[in-house]
Amino acid sequence: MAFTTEPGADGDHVTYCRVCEAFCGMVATVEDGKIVKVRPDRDNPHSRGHICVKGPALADVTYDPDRITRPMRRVGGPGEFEPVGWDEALDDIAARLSASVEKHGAQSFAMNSGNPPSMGWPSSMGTYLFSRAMECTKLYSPSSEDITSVVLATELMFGTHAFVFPDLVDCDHLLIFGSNPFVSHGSLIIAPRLKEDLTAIAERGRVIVVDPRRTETARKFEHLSIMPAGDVWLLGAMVQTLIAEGLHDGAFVAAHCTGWDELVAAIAWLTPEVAAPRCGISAEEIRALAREFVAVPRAAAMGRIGICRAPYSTLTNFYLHLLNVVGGKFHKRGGVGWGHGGTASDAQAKGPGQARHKRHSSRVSGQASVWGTQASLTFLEEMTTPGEGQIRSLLIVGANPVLSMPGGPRLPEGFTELDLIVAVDLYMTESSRYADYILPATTALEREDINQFFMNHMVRPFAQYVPAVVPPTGEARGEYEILRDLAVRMGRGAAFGNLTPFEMADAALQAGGERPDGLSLAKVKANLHGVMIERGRWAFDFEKRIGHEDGKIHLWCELMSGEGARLRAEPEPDPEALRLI
Ligand SMILES: Nc1nc2c(c(=O)[nH]1)N[C@H]1C(S)=C(S)[C@@H](COP(=O)(O)OP(=O)(O)OC[C@H]3O[C@@H](n4cnc5c(=O)[nH]c(N)nc54)[C@H](O)[C@@H]3O)O[C@H]1N2
Ligand SMILES: Nc1nc2c(c(=O)[nH]1)N[C@H]1C(S)=C(S)[C@@H](COP(=O)(O)OP(=O)(O)OC[C@H]3O[C@@H](n4cnc5c(=O)[nH]c(N)nc54)[C@H](O)[C@@H]3O)O[C@H]1N2
Ligand code: SF4
Ligand SMILES: [Mo]
Repeated sequence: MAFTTEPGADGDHVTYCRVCEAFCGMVATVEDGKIVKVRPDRDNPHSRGHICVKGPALADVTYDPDRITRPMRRVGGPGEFEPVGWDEALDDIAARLSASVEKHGAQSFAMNSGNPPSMGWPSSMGTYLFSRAMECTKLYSPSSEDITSVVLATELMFGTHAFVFPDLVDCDHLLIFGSNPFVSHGSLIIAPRLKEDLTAIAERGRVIVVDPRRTETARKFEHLSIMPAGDVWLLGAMVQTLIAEGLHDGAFVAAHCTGWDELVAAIAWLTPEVAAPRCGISAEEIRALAREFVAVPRAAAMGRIGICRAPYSTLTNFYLHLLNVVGGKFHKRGGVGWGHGGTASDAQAKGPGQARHKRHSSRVSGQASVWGTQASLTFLEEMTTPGEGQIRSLLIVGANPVLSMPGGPRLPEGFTELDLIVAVDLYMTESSRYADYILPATTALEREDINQFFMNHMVRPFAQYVPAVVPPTGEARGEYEILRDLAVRMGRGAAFGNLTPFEMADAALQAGGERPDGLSLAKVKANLHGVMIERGRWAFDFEKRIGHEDGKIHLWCELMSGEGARLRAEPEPDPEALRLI
């Protein structure tokens, strides 16, 4: 079948969905310059014809009459806008933002970026480079509702922010804590045909879903019902069992880890008998879960959102890592470890080490930032508490914090005090209606892209470049272009450098010593449906990925020690208490 790569040309265009991390391949049919149909791309070697209802809906969003397709300036109360030209809008924003930062300092400018732009390469680079141009340290994102506890636990144990995930291809025994991939299609693990992968694992062995709710995924496999927020107890007691019964991988621990003695001492109290009433799973069942996990050579434990929102979520994720590492499942076939994507040289995958989580604490409540982003709970206090560093100007890129953040409905109390709010969005939303300007972004189908950021947590690494299917609707522009032009107008364009995002992607694809199959943007472009990166999941030296200076995996640390002590002092739970999930 012939495909066209000319944006807007009539015919079939190869593209991929950018709504969730699965990045399913799609084919969009254009007639008279408009997308009339979107279907799965059966020639995409990664998703092999999988899509869900949200992929084709990107076309409906593109042509939604409610979409904002011209820059809008607020002329009255919230939600009262009128159209304005791009030059006039960008000039006025540049002047007002410069004046506000000049008067109140770099710390007075905040950014809030959301999920949709983070799924694209130029869109996420635009946000990142603009934050650098502004020397912005007040970055808000969905992280603190989503991945912060995973990031911090990974940083503390491995000294890196590169995520670890299970080897679904060869796993025979998978424990899933707090994720419902039959509906979500997975997160921090990319496998568009995750359902099939899980079904295959269950056929070879077992898939055990630990969830308070009998979810769509749990119904298909073995369901272990847990009390909400009980995971920290269950996982801790599983690790304790491994150690107490001598089931741990002593050779791996001796060769690659530090902190063993401290861990042994710190976790001895957390017996299955202590944990049972707090997680609703009997002591015998906890012991059996731990024993069965280590007994299967190719076993892995993974977790997601359901263990990231309860109290002790960092400790929970740390215990989850411990279960895999101490249980002898780390960087082993069928186990858990880092990915082997298209761009990860060892140096790139390395993190900055353990100190980072304290870098930018809220000046009001002292809450620490993780991975460079602030806790959402500090957003309002940073806007409304006077003093040096009070937020006075705000850029929102593809986020709707009034709906998505904890305490979101109160955020407008802060918004109305600011000098300037600019939103880059497709819509006037509960949040962008408070902006002084709404700048219209392109939809995914209106921009070229490459799945650069995400190759590292793909179960089967895959690279794809796609041109835009159609040119932007109305006057919409890409986030990268909007933010670069704004930075240039403010005399801060240098941060964007001389390379386009795609030249940067090319350099990253070509760099790195561990790549016998030699990738480049040209090679990726030559494969319209994308290219599998055939390299073998474990074909690299994992020790080089560890970010701690001593090159070791840290099994225990001061921060977790404090959390462990706090957990130990928790009062007996009230069996009558209502708990939310
Ligand atoms: N359709 C759809 N898909 C999406 C999204 C969407 O909005 N809609 N959003 C995407 C995004 S941004 C993300 S981050 C991912 C999230 O993807 P997942 O992490 O798979 O999230 P959920 O599907 O919410 O599943 C979380 C599960 O945790 C369970 N749970 C709640 N509390 C606890 C607890 O204390 N312990 C345990 N063990 N389980 C608990 C819930 O019952 C739920 O089944 O989904 C992505 N996919
Ligand atoms: N109650 C509750 N709150 C939650 C969660 C939950 O399960 N329950 N989940 C949390 C999680 S995991 C996450 S990731 C966050 C997500 O939180 P957000 O990222 O804030 O929310 P989204 O709805 O994904 O998208 C935000 C905005 O992006 C706009 N948009 C869509 N496409 C584009 C685009 O291509 N470009 C631009 N510039 N804008 C676009 C939409 O109009 C929308 O207003 O929510 C978190 N909050
Ligand atoms: S599973 Fe995710 S990437 Fe695939 S079509 Fe649905 S929303 Fe898009
Ligand atoms: Mo998320």
